[in-house]
Amino acid sequence: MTIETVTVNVTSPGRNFVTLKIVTSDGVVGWGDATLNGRELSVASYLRDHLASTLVGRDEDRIEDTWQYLYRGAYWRRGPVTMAAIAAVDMALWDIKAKKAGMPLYQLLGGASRDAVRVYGHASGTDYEALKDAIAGYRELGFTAVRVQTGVPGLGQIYGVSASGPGVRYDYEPAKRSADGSPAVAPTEEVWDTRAYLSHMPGVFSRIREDFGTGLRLLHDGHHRMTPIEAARFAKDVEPYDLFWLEDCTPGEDQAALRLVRQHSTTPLAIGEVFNTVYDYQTLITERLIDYVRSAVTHTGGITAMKKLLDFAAVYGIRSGIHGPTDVSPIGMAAALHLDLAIHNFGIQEYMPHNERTLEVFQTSFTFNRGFLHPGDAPGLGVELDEEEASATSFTSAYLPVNRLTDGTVHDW
Ligand code: CS2
Ligand code: MG
Repeated sequence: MTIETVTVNVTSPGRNFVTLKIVTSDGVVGWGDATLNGRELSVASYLRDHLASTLVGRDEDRIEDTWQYLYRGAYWRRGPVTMAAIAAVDMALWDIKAKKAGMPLYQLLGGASRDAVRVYGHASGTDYEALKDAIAGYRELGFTAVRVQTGVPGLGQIYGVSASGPGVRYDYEPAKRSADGSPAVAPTEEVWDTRAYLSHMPGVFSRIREDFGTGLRLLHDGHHRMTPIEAARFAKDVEPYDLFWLEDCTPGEDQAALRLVRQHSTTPLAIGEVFNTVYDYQTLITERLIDYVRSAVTHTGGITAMKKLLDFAAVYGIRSGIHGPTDVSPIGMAAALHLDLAIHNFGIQEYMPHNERTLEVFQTSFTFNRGFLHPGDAPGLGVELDEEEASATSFTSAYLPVNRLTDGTVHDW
């Protein structure tokens, strides 16, 4: 059997998604997620204009060879666009292989190492009371781990804080269309003040521990915006509050910077959602400068590459913390869940539930139960794209914000 057709679907049920469809000569359909928030059309073009014709006629079972063909054969390798395109092909081929085998993908990855996949939700609030309300809501849903993000006095809208009110909110979407919902032509801009943030956050964690005790696992996302010494100070200041992890405390491409953070704190560190190959992690992993690998399957070359990356991390006692925002499609989420269930060095899975409109477009079989997800036992990845529903919406450009310091200097968002 061979690959017969390769097509790209771009849909926008509230936010943009790019999906690859591969159909074999026997009519078996495989799906892959190729969504790169704010740069979706670049990946769609890479797939349509540069990869599709090279895949037709290839043996769909030769997944490793196809991965190497697309990575080494491209000449221009690595980067978020290239690796998202390769990831989509890889996911689709694994979907096909598992469907042909009549089993859920995790069975081909070594079978289940656990009964279900522990997830964390996103609790946020513009102020502490709104955050507290959100945390309480997630606990009622059975979550045992929550990421906590809150506004900083003196600053307006900042990363990770849902402005739509207290409680459990699933509607936080950082990539913005124009205010009237029409296509955006440029990013919105946010203002940031690291010193205000460093002064504010330890007190927030202290209040959370007072209100919710020590059992609830707390995660926090620094979102790339501290300098190495600021990150070291922050990690030290929050040590008494026993975080599950501090994420993206400083821009991770400066891998050696994490040595400074490690010198000052035992707060566990997670990095990698903007990484796209194992080479981005090489120092971080071999020097044990992080505790969790944050890559998304969709952005890091797919299941083939993520399994190798997580097996490499396992040698150094580092666990998975796969990225699972709403800008990874349900297909990409399902791919993560199959890996999460199978690998030994599982840490935790991020879970931002997709909106109802998205779940009309993507027919999923993964299930949530009191703080845990399971990929389900449908053959393959367990997610199918409803192409008719998908055709009802079209791409609407949206940009991730640009961040500036109070003096106007561009800063990491
Ligand atoms: C965030 C992401 O979930 C996270 O940890 O860092 O939501 C990130 O802001 C988005 O994926 C950007 O598109
Ligand atoms: Mg993050």
